[in-house]
Amino acid sequence: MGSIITIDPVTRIEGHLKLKVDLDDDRKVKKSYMTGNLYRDFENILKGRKPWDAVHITQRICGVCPISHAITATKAAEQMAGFIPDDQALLIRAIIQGAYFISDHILHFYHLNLPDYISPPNIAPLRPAYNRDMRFSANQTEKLVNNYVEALKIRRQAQEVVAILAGRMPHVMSIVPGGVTQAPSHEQIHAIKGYLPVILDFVFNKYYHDAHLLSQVYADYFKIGKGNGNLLCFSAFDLPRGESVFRQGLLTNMERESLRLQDIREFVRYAYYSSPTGLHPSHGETIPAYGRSPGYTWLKAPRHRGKPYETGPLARMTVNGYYRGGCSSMDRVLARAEETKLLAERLPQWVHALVPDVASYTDIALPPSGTGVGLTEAPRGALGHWMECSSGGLISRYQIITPTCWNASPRDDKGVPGPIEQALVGTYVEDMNQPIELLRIIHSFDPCTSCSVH
Ligand code: NFE
Repeated sequence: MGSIITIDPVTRIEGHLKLKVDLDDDRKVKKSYMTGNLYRDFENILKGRKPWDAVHITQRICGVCPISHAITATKAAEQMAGFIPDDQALLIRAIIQGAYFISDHILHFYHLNLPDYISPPNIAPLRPAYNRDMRFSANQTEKLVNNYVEALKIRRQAQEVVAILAGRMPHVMSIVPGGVTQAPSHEQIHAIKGYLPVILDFVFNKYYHDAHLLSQVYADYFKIGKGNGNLLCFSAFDLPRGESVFRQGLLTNMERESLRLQDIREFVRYAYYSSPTGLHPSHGETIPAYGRSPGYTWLKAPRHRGKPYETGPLARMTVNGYYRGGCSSMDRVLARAEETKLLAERLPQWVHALVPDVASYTDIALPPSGTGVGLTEAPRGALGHWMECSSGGLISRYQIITPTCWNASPRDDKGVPGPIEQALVGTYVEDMNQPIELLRIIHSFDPCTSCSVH
């Protein structure tokens, strides 16, 4: 007789997520089901609004990755207008995005993921917690906990860099269709340069080191939570002269294939929607139908040419040749740390290239009707906004596919599970009351259910 484990809620993520797994007699996961709870309705809220509003409304999908939604909504409007931002605007956006990626990856490693591996001090919110399979020595644990606390300060400093250029953080103001409304002064650039050494020092000498230490002490996790090698990346960190840090690309079973946006579809057989299934996001519909059988989640199931794809730091670092490891829980942790280091190395160059007191905003007019697609990479992976406007330039359709929608998607219409569901299958659970292995796998993807149920 097999048994069932339910974790509800899965904590140390953003949003409301439930996991249910069926185990076989050997306590290995046979089947898994990820449920995103709590519907939001953002795609319908946007109808009848102006594209400029989408930049601010979609940021409210999430307090963790609002900048990604601001950039993506902005790019959708700019594509509709046929507008290309100037070099200064691209640099400012790259600095905002870079500082926020660094802040977000530090958040994930220290505050969301690391407590799966250390026995923390007996204080809230670190306790109560699972306490099995904790392998670090007392000395190592003390250092990691100290870095956990320091990481809170470093995150704030990275977010202050964002706020200098973006007006505030979270839910930024300066990224808009037409460029960036901030013309950074000498004093502001000087202030950013003052923050960078402290942030970079922490990334290079603490976060990077701690992630590698984790990967040595828990090296068996290179074999646990394995993905199937389907990796998806959109382009991100657009820079002057058509350069970008990440190029769009796709690997299927670790083999390079062409990524064709027109081959993306969203399936809803196993989601709580009564809208037609298998639609391209440019024709997508969102009609909520809570409890509709056989649905079990508010996430739709996006697929490329009918297949599920993992997205996130591991995907974009691998697709772009910056990471040459495998595809497992620990590879996700390491690729995220490698990416943070890569961005920390580039950030000062972008700051150095800023021209003080130069504005980078153009007042652009949008056509009364048309379509636009905005794509970028959020910290958790490929993010796309598909916008359609009609009747006086108001939004008539808006469809969003977030990274976690790819990763935590349910079964598609053919019954093929999503990437996290697949990564959990085959995992041996040592202790039914503390299924820490399952949590570590889920956390390696850094899911955000707020984004994915939108
Ligand atoms: Ni709410 Fe988000 C990121 C986006 S995740 S955190 O990164 O887009 O699906």
